[in-house]
Amino acid sequence: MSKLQEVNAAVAAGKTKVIADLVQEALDAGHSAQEILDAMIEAMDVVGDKFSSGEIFVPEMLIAGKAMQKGVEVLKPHLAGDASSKLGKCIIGTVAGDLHDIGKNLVALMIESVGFDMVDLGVDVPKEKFIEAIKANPDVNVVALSALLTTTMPAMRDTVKAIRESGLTGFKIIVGGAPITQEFADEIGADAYARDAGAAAVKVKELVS
Ligand code: B1M
Repeated sequence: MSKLQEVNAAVAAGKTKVIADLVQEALDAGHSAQEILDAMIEAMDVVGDKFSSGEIFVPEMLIAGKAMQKGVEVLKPHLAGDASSKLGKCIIGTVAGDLHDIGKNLVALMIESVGFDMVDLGVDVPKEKFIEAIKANPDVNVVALSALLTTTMPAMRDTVKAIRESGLTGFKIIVGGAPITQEFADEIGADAYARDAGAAAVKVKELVS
């Protein structure tokens, strides 16, 4: 089994005790941080499919998520770039009702790495909290919303609507997450959509330039 396959299998099986060492070994073996991240994301897709088919349940999905988070910790210094100049400030959060934060954390890391100060509101963030954060950070350039569930897409829509109706201006809104599409982003009036963390960092830079 290659190191990447070992990392993949360890995440899928929720091996939280060995994953950090395996990720380090994969790095030492010359695999790039992106390759290792992709192997972990692939494992999470398999976990998701097994959950959908009733082969595994929430506890297994949770433990796989924990393993992925531990693996990402080791990758962080290798994924984050070395931004030489500050481009602005970004507020990020997972919308109300949604507890998924692995992807949101990766997006935050990549946006930070291209030169943004990050205000991370965490998960299950009500629209009012986004608005409070925008008021508390009048220098904010970008507000980033993540949603992983089809059932929380309406909360994303409501959040964008509430922010627009608040009359607050001077920043752009970017949205993303597995069920989100460019069409949905356009429909709810977001300024931008990104498919993954790397694309989000590129888009956010474009939004402020
Ligand atoms: Co949940 N879950 N989960 N889950 N979970 C999914 C999302 C699911 C697809 C699994 C499945 O059934 N196949 C499914 C959603 C189905 C749907 O809505 N269509 C699902 C479900 C149903 C649920 C529960 C409802 C299960 C239940 O209780 N019956 C429940 C909901 C809880 C809640 O939120 N209220 C639930 C719970 C959980 C855990 C807590 C156990 C755990 C989360 C742990 C955590 O996040 N700390 C969990 C996990 C781990 C998953 C899967 C397996 C993995 C998610 C993940 O971290 N992926 C997931 C299946 C899957 O994704 N294949 C699943 C890796 C991560 C790097 O990718 O998050 O997609 P992702 O982020 C990507 C992109 O989406 C994008 O960039 C990221 C990095 O490249 N992106 C953005 C994300 N945010 C962005 C923002 C942007 C731009 C890009 O701009 C601002």
